[in-house]
Amino acid sequence: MTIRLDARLVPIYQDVLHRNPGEIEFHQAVLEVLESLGPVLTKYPEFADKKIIQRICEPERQIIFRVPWRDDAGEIHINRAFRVEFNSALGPYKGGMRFHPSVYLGIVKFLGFEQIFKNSLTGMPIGGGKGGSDFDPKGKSDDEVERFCQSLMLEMYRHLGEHTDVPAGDIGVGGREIGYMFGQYKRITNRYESGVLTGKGTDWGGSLARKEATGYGLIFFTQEMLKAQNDSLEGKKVVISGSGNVAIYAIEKAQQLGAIVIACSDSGGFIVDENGIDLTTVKRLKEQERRRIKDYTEYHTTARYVSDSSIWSIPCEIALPCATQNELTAEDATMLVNSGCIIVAEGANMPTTAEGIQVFQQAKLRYAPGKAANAGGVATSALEMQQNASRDSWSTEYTQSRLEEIMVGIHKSCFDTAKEYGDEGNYVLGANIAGFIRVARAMSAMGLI
Ligand code: NDP
Ligand code: 2IT
Repeated sequence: MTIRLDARLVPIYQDVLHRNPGEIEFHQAVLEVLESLGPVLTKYPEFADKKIIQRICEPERQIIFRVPWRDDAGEIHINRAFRVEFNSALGPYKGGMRFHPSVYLGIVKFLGFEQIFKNSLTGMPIGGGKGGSDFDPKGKSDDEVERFCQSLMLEMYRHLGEHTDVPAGDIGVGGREIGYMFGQYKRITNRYESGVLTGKGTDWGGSLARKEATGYGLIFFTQEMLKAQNDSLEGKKVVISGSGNVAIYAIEKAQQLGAIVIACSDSGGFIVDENGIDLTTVKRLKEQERRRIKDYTEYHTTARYVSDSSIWSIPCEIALPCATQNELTAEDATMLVNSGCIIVAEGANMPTTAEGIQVFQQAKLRYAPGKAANAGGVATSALEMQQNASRDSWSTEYTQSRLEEIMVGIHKSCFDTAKEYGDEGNYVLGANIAGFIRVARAMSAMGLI
């Protein structure tokens, strides 16, 4: 892979490699941003003088702690959990918690780092943070998940607060886990502090449309990308990886807007249904019964299940990776380009490898990185905080219209910024520069902190 780094940024990147050994996903996320920042340093030399980039690359605070819990059989387990409070120049640290066996510091830091720029792009008053644990919720009973969440919060609560750090969901963390964590926070602190977590139940402080927001927002962003090319979603063939929270609501909105979603997946494999995915079945399997996507074929005999090849081998016009990091390789990107794909927009965080991104960019396919395209989730979390602060709750229609407005705004700022810096259609450049400048200005104004 060719590294395209401005000479002034090479020592900064080398320092990141040296100071954070083995954290390969964090290195990848930093390099992707640094590759865009050369022209920014030329335009704003004060950012270099104030070492803004070096400061952004170092989290403000990193918390690592033990989470002991007991399973249903009485056996003790010990997990490790993290909260990385990356940057609070624009507001309280904000970002999800991920429960997955692959979680380690490098994953949490890549996510926290990207979250800084994503949150900045939303225009909302939120800083960047992320957390998680190597706990695997798969196969655990509700009671076990409850005990784990309570044990985790017994340490994490002291670092949180509606004005300090506000977690939410991510992989493996949805409404159930947020409920257990909120209950434990409330009990320990003796405070009904609604704004300390987002993604809450809509009966007790959660925002309507938050559950749908990341997936819906992704489709609103995709729609803007198409509009910029005088095109629309109507009749487009779409492939969406994953079948979790983001994928499900991306499928829902894409279908509402006339697209035909023909494939989705989980970590076991993918299903192809040329008639269009039946979302009711997917929701039942995944949201209610916590089953595998393979079981879809029990209900739709014309669909097929594939577990020995990549979902990106299925020809489509629009590809929306919504599962996990580095799930779309250069080989996958080449297959998509060759099969006539015109747009890739990321619902997941960093799902395309660095080599994959280069394939897309060389082919001039329109490619939108997650920090722009999936920002609807955290933006709606900020709307949830706003409702909590005013002890109000908005209608679905109003909340969704705010979400759409925010996604249109993010698209515009990425598109306009890329154009301003001489590379129209380069959403990576636009997102990184627009996201960075807002944070850098705030840091610059606040002095050396
Ligand atoms: P969920 O846990 O609801 O779903 C995750 C989906 O991705 C599942 O289908 C899961 O399959 C699949 N998946 C997870 N890990 C892997 C893996 N290592 N290999 C293959 N497939 C995998 O999570 P979300 O839908 O919330 O998150 C999906 C992505 O979207 C993540 O990258 C997340 O960071 C990002 N995101 C989420 C937001 C949100 O609001 N929830 C906001 C912005 C981004 P299986 O069940 O088999 O593990
Ligand atoms: O990656 C993300 O933006 C999220 N998981 C959502 C974060 C949030 O605070 O809503």
